[in-house]
Amino acid sequence: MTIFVLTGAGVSAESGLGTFRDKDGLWSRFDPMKLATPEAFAHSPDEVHAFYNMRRQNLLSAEPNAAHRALAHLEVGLAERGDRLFLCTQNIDDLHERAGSQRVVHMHGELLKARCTACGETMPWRQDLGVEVPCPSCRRSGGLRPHVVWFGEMPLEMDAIDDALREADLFVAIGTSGSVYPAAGFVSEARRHGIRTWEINLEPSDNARQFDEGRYGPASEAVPAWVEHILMR
Ligand code: BJW
Repeated sequence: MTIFVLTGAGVSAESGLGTFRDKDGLWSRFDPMKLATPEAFAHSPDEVHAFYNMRRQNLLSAEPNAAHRALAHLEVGLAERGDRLFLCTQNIDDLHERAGSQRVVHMHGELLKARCTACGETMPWRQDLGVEVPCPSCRRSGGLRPHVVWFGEMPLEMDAIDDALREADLFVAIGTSGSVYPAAGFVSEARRHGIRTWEINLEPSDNARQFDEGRYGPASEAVPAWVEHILMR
């Protein structure tokens, strides 16, 4: 059996990293069109760098929570009985990895990496970024950007994601509003393949009707309870 888990900002909310579209979410304070598009970066790179520098600093002081740890435990538990977890996250944080998950697909990129638009190199990055910072690989300045996927850009690893969705027996969306495509379309794709679908969220999301089952509550409680249920079967 393969379980496809898609996580969103809600899984990291209790680690102190903001969600996007909740009442006090990031997009209520910051305009995504001015900070999370390639056009914004071309027009105002200093503002975009400042936004991601702030979030990188927050991430470096955050810790994984019980939901991240439960998903790492699920990966091991499934492997022990010959089953498999495909963990796909929209989050750019590294909290799944720090909780012990071995294989994580970051479809919207990773905040602790930088990419050089001049030479194409991607590299680990923990410091602040700025237009004056030279690329360690090609030495040119001005080309480094956060290795994240902005609106209008192609999400990463879509071929592997499509294959995993086709092969999965269960699709579970955790802590995502289901408002950003293509991730928001995974549930209907799973249904088209005849795969059972679950949602775990603080409250029913806008597309809750598309899921066969839902479990509602904070991820730090609802995810460990669901993992226990799966590993007991
Ligand atoms: C809790 C909780 C707790 C709270 N416990 N739960 C139709 C088809 C295809 C594309 C489009 C389309 N229509 C429009 C598009 C274009 C666009 C798009 O979707 N726009 C919409 C806004 C309409 N999509 C794109 O541009 C994407 N690229 C693309 O489509 O390329 C073409 C393509 C098409 C088809 C196949 C392949 C390619 C790129 C999207 C990039 C998104 N980037 C961001 C920023 C990344 C960097 C960064 O972090 O700054 O990604 S935007 C932001 O939203 C971020 C997130 O990953 C993403 C999703 O947000 P998420 O995780 O769902 O967070 P929230 O805040 O929305 O929800 C939180 C949830 O948690 C809520 O439900 C709460 O209830 C819950 N929660 N606390 C449990 N304690």
